[in-house]
Amino acid sequence: MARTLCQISSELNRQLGLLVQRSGKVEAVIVGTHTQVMIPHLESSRASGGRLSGLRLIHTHLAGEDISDEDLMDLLFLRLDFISVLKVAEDGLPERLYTAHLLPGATDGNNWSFLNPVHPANQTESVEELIAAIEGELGSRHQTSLVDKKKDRAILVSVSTEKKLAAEESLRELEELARSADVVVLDTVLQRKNHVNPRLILGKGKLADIMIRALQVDANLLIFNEELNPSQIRSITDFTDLRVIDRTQLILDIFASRALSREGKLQVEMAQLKYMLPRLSSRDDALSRLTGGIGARGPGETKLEIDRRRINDRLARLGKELKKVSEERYRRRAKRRKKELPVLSLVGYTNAGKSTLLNTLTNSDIIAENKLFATLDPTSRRLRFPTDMEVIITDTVGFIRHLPEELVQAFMATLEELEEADLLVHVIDLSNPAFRQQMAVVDKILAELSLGDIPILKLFNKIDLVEDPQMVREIIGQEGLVVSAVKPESLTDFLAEAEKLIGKALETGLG
Ligand SMILES: Nc1nc2c(ncn2[C@@H]2O[C@H](COP(=O)(O)OP(=O)(O)OP(=O)(O)O)[C@@H](O)[C@H]2O)c(=O)[nH]1
Ligand SMILES: [Mg+2]
Repeated sequence: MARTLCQISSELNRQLGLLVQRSGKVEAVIVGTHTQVMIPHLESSRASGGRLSGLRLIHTHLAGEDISDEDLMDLLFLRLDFISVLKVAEDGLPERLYTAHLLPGATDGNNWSFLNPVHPANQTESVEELIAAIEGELGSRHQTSLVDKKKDRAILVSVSTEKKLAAEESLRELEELARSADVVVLDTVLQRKNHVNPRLILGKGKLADIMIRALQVDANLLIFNEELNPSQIRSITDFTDLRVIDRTQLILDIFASRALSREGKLQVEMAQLKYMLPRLSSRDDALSRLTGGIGARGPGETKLEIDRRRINDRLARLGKELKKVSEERYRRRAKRRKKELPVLSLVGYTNAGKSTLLNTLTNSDIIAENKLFATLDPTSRRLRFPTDMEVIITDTVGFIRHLPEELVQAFMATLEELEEADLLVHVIDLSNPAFRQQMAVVDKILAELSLGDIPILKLFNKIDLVEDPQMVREIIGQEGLVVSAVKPESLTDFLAEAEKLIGKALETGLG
């Protein structure tokens, strides 16, 4: 075969390539130019995650050149079993066979290894055994359990121009988001840069490192912390053969899986479509990857096929439905207002403990868990203060930095309810090292919602998780109240203070 390949290649004066399966069956014959072969799209290798593609490429080189950098990139990004170069001698006979394969355990940046060049007739090594050894080594490095195999397994990537600490903190939050979306996080990559590569975000070399890492840990998904534009997603996907999403889409996916109420579902679908619209392209394969999201929680498959116009129609209809639903809610609210109960609204960063606090105060049982965006749908309960004053206490969706614009718009109606509040209680998670930044994010969003006139009480929560509570109390005590939402006895001062503030608000309201 080597002799025939060389002979034809030399007669055509073009490179010839064979893609060969492990069984020895030839999957494709490629006729190239004098200097290169173009490998066709390998459908079969898609989504194979932590395994090699099961194909090796053997191609001729006519000008006496060795295995090139492009060859090695093909080896890596197509996860080929092997890449071989067959050097053609001047007389059209095979001269030598050069072979490279991936190194699963590379630690020193050498992601591949070369076999000794041989004349094709003198090959002694067993291809099957070598491949089996490489795959065995790869498999032994996979840390995911069988259960996790069914989940999405991601490498998180951040290419940040922020300062180191801020960038690390932001990546930690992305990890929390991924965990909340039920994604297994296998590795994180942080790269700080002054300038971001507009096409691939990362340099090719770094992307190659990430790719080999994905192979080693058996990842099938890359989640970028920075918002990617459609062409960036496409080029990175094409380059790495992995699914690629960004933080915004991750948040949208979490929202999609959490929305329970009709209004919540409408809002999330609206946000998803708005996110998708500018990202629609004529290339449908890119689209399906783009909108697939985590698992199959993106807008359904049939919706992916509809074009812009129909999405716009859908958006218009959603807008109408949402309006109707929010009018219903308005009527409900009006009824509540008639009873003239004052309203205390809990606001704060996601996971701060708002729902837990509402549960403790009102003996309720709404969902509170250690996941970001546990609450999407607003909940209201009655709360009786010790002095018999009765108020409505409401819990809403938590905030996060860089809240996707699409979501802000979609949730505007829900957030507008906050305008009705007589007191906003800003719940803060003291145990989170980034609580200062989180406070700033919440303040900013509150300002944007023009809620500036409503009194705010800062409630520093989770003091039970803080290392030196006494010291923290002394420092923080100046700014607000320090509590633990899981310890009812710690809430006495808060109740008294809240009552006082609401009383004052009502008085000035009346006056
Ligand atoms: N140890 C401790 N854990 C708390 C406290 N308050 C809340 N938690 C925990 O923090 C996690 C988040 O609490 P949630 O009440 O769901 O937070 P949330 O503000 O409603 O969050 P979202 O609905 O996601 O915005 C849960 O696992 C709670 O059990 C506290 O005072 N001490
Ligand atoms: Mg909650």
